[in-house]
Amino acid sequence: MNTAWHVLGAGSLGTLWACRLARAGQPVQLLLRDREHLASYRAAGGLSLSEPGHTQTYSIDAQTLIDDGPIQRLLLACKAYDAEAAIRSVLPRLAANAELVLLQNGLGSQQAVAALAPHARCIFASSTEGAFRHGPWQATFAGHGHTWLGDSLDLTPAPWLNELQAAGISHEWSVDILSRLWRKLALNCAINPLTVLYDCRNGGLTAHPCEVATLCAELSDLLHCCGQPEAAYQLHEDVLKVIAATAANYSSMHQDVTQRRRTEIDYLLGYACAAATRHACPTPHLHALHAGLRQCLQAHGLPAGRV
Ligand code: NAD
Ligand code: KPL
Repeated sequence: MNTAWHVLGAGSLGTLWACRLARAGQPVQLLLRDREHLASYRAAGGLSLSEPGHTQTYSIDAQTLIDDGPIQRLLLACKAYDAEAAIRSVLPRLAANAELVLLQNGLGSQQAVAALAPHARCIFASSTEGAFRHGPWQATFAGHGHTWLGDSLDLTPAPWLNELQAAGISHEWSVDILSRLWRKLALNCAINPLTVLYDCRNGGLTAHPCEVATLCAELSDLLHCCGQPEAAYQLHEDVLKVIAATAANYSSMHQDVTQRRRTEIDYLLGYACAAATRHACPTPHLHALHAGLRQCLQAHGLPAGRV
């Protein structure tokens, strides 16, 4: 019997991963917050995944966070701001050589989790797949993409990548996962906050070329200061390409604000500004953008994140 995939966070990405692993015959165990969530999940009969042309419910095993039993492999699929608390709640269950796969966007939460679980192998992931929840225990696979996985402390590929292959999860082992995460963070910082402040789709940023260019220049300097020159390579060109390719879409941060959901600001722009301060890297426009975004979130009654 293969090692079970414990999945903490039965939201959009957690459902997408859990359902694909389960239908490929991998043992999957959902970790739910408490008995009420467990009862609600059991009443629903499982997790439903909608894909183009069909919806299927998978009756995946579930238990609460504080149930018994060691956890050898954990897929952490919550938001970045929930990651630390989530790991704390399962710490006593983590096996001595546990592996944690961290699906969080941005940076900062992965390092916090690694510090809490120093004996575990932490594998960071960066994903371009898209999924959203359309009801309790229901998710829609909205956009095919790719997931890069890597461990900056141990470059040996994880031994279970064949299980992802069998489950149809498009992936690749990355020997420089931090560079990938920084690059994605920079793209998100150049696009997402401006879409919130101008209340526009990604394509609306073509009306603000100078702001986008200035932010890309500062982000590029910051990446060099942080020892990530590869993540800075042709950043501005890439940002313009992403804006053009996703012109009709609302950014994930814009969607969060519209739907009155907390954003991951602290792990994107907040992380970038804190890194700039730490490295004494001058980034006045990034800081002004951060201040403007915080103000805007406050005006929407949403958590504005750390200063
Ligand atoms: P989500 O909000 O849909 O799901 C998170 C789930 O975690 C929720 O069901 C929440 O209740 C659960 N959770 C939080 N704390 C918990 C705890 N202590 N115990 C049990 N459950 C807990 O989030 P998502 O969209 O799946 O995003 C997860 C991460 O993946 C984010 O960092 C996001 O930026 C990143 N990401 C998402 C997508 C996407 O398309 N959804 C794409 C790429 C990256
Ligand atoms: O990842 C994105 C998001 O909306 O979060 C893109 C489309 C790249 C915009 O930054």
